[in-house]
Amino acid sequence: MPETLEAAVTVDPAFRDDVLRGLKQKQPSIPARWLYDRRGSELFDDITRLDAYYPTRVETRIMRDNAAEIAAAAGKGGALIEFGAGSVTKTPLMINALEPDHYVPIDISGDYLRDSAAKLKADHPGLEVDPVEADFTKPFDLPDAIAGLHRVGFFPGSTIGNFVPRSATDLLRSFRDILLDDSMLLIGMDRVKDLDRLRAAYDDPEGVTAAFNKNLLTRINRELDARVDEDAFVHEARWNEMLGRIEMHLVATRDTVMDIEGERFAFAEGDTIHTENSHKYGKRGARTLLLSGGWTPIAEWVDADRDFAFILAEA
Ligand code: AVI
Repeated sequence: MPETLEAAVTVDPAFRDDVLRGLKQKQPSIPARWLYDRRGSELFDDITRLDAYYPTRVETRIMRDNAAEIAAAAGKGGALIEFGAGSVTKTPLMINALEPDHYVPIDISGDYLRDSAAKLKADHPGLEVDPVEADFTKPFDLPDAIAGLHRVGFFPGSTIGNFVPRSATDLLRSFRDILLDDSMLLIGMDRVKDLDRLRAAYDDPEGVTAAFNKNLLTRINRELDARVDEDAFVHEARWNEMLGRIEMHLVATRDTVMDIEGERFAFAEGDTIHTENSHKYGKRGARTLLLSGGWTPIAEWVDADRDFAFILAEA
């Protein structure tokens, strides 16, 4: 095979469209889902192990410390349906606590999903694992095998915070439509807290979050017909007080142009590309969001510092 063909990268038209459309906005922005190519997912994994990034550590601790109570409130057996492919720590914790007969992870990345499902099955021989390869923000069907079973949805990690409230409400409503009446939802939500701690969690001293954010430019250069000067941008994590969220931006440190797919985008020093939102919720805000999404909160577990909430809601 000629070398040029071997090296060819297939362009995802949705990525191309989101980048071109996003960069034309008054505040240039690119949807956060594109941060997660293979390298981005590895870097996110690294982030979850950083001292400064408290959410993973704190949520895991809450789940571990309250496993029996969570299981008693959510109900044992039936089907555990996870929105996302699952973490190597949190998913086994909930499986051991809830003892479901079926585990249904839903993820867009088929390879990752099948790998993690196989590992889980090996560790829990009695468990039926039915992975579903789907984008859980769009309509999809659950496996027939779980029809009629008690269903508990599982959406940890505060991923709901990466959606603006209107989309978060839509997503919660679609979870309810998929899980049906009498189901439950276990969801992690990060709390508003000391701003220095929040900023440090999204701009760690090791520079891993900066690398995660800047990898988006590397991806644009690799996957699109693009010339972007990656060195002309730096990572910034900003707290948006009005909207209660941390925003990740790529900030131009000098005037620069990006040539992408035949179009040119000019950036003056200080201009930014907005790449991610991470909303933080107060106690009432979290409950109101769930209610707007069709879920009634019935129990909540928090850590001693009230940094993070793990909430059980019923349909
Ligand atoms: C995946 N999500 C919950 C992370 C968060 O905290 O919003 C993504 C992340 N971005 C930077 N650090 C972590």
